[in-house]
Amino acid sequence: METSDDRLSAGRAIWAGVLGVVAAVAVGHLVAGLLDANASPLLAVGNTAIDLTPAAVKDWAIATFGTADKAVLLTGMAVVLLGVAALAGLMSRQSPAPGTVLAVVVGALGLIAVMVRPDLGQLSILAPLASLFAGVGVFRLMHRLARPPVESADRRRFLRASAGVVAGVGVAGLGGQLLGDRTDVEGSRAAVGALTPAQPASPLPPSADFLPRTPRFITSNRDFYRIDTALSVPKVRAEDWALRIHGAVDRELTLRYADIRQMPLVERTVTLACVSNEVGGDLISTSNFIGVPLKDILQNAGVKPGADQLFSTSADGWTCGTPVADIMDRGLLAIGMNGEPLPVEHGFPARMVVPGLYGYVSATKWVVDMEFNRFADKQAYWLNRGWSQRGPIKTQSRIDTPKGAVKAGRVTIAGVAWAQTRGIAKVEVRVDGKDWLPARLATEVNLNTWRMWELDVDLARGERTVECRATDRTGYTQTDAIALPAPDGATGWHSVSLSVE
Ligand SMILES: Nc1nc2c(c(=O)[nH]1)N[C@H]1C(S)=C(S)[C@@H](COP(=O)(O)O)O[C@H]1N2
Ligand SMILES: [Mo]
Repeated sequence: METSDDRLSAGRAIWAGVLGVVAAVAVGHLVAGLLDANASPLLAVGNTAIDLTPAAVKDWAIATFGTADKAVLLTGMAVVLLGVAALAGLMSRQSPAPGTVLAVVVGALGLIAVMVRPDLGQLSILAPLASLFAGVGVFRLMHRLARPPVESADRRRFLRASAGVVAGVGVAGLGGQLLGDRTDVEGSRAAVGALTPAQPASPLPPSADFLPRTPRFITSNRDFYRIDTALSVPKVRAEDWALRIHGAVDRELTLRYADIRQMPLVERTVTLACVSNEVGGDLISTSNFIGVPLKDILQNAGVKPGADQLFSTSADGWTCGTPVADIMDRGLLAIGMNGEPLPVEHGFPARMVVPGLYGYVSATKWVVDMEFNRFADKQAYWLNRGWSQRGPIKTQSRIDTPKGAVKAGRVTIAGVAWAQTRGIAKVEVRVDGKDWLPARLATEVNLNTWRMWELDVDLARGERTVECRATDRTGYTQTDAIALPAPDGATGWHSVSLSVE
């Protein structure tokens, strides 16, 4: 029977809990490094949390934190874990049993998260298992050594063990990181070299943008917006990549990177847009994509007439459903962006690009599998999460400059408008709800890209509201009805308030 004199000090109890947790995370990371970086229990729990998060919360996170949303999630998870560790320690000042139970519960969460990941093999459960044993083992060891010291030898032993665990955690964490990074995807990408299309895009007219008032017409690869659900970017080397085409086809096909590179490459200037983009938002960019028309690839497979969905899957298990008609009309299997192989975060070695459809229904990055079926048969990733099955890009426009404060007098209002596949016919601007005035349009590059516009207006002192609206080439003028991004894209006129001094 333990006496109350046996109780650990609160500080030592918390310390034992924290060391247990960091040991668990580090050992899990190390074993995952050997198997698959995404088997790291922390990443797996994070990825599963992302998959389970309601669409509205995800939207909010993207809107609030932008591309830092993942760092915010990982930081939040670390804080929660450390809190649980401290709690486990405090509950265990008498006996290590309560903390052990809590550790097993948290460990089981890691195990489940790894088991339900669609992109991880069966061996991957070794990582959370190792994590669980390391966590419980270190916690119980530290707990035993943390008994109130009677002699200074006990204290020294406790300190030595702490230092040993901390050092071990450092080595395991770093080792896991290095092992996880050993797939030399950047090396593979560099080996591909520059991509020269047999059929280049038409040269860009200098009058395609109104710099510096509008964004540059072609977005640099570095500035191109990025949206995906993966906590760590899938690392697929070109030489390891294969694309399986199956389902409702006459002949199943498996294509390797070299097969694609040997086909005549085309280059297409396309503006990609995210369905999560709010009115006035910046989840839209334009690039010269290089690749092979999917129609040419699929000719050899022979898509059966009954199939209406191309259900594609990425290396990380994300899925996407695209209408076959759009794929055959203008779908591209892209391997390059602006002359270079795709950047890793934009889908290296290969991705889909289908002008006119929001990314979530068309733009699978790290694509490895294409199955032809019916929309009724199989639902893609975002569909069970409140987004619609079809996602044609809506006619939209945005004011880019000026923002905030301006001097009274002649002011140039400028921005972008887009209606991929239909093209922009007109953009209008109005101040304080007065008459709509037609803006000057920049040279049209093609129907699948954005179009820049600008207009000089006279602004008097005071608070002014400037709005814009676009009309596409079908004659449709964008609606003023405000809709949120979910389920199929935001609508409403972009409006900015200017303080005119
Ligand atoms: N594998 C994978 N592909 C994906 C996604 C994803 O989460 N995973 N997101 C899609 C969404 S919602 C968009 S808007 C585009 C964005 O492509 P980008 O990151 O290259 O801009 O990629 C699409 N392809
Ligand atoms: Mo998106």
